[in-house]
Amino acid sequence: MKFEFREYEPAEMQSRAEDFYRLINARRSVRDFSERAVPAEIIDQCLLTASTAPSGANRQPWCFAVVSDPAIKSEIRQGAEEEEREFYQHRAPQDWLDALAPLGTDEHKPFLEMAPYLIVIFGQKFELDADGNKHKNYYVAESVGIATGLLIAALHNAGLATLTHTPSPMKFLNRILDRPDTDKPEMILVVGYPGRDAEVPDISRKPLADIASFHSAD
Ligand code: IYR
Repeated sequence: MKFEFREYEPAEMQSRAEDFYRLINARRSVRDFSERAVPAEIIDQCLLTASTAPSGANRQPWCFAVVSDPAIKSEIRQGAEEEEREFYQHRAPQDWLDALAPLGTDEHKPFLEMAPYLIVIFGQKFELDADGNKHKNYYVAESVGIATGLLIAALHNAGLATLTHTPSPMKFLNRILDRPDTDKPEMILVVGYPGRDAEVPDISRKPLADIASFHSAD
């Protein structure tokens, strides 16, 4: 089918690029969430955006488990805090704990119950066809990463705060959410409004010269 490509004048390209940067640059990971409700339709719409991500052989190897039930959120919090206690008290090497110190994180994860939505993102190594045969998916981690990036951008654009949370290991999520073993939990995206006095760490982003190298002929 014909691709409907939209082209802009260079000046408009530049201003669109700048506008989008300003929008996305204002996103911050938030760890203090309000209990305020979020309309379900906004989550659905942002999931549709995520689902437009490119994926290996267009297999779309992802499943987004959207959790708003307080009882399930509480189970997820218990499972995550159990793993996180192990992480902070035993598993994490000192250099990792040092790297996390400026973020002020610890094993307590009240946001898993406070935020109105948890979106648990699973990557699917295999797809089952109608006859129950397994077909391998490709570039699953890459595909899910791109879809997650689009989801975070869509939620931010809609006026919602997010936190990418990765308790490790995350197998407990398969049990709680009744997902097959072939689904690998990649992360929990915590979604909602920030708490009234939410604070974020004073971090900076690397300058262009530190994140890109340019290989032009001139
Ligand atoms: N999963 C732990 C630890 C943690 C790890 C990284 I890398 C972070 O950027 C932030 C936290 C936690 O959520 O506390």
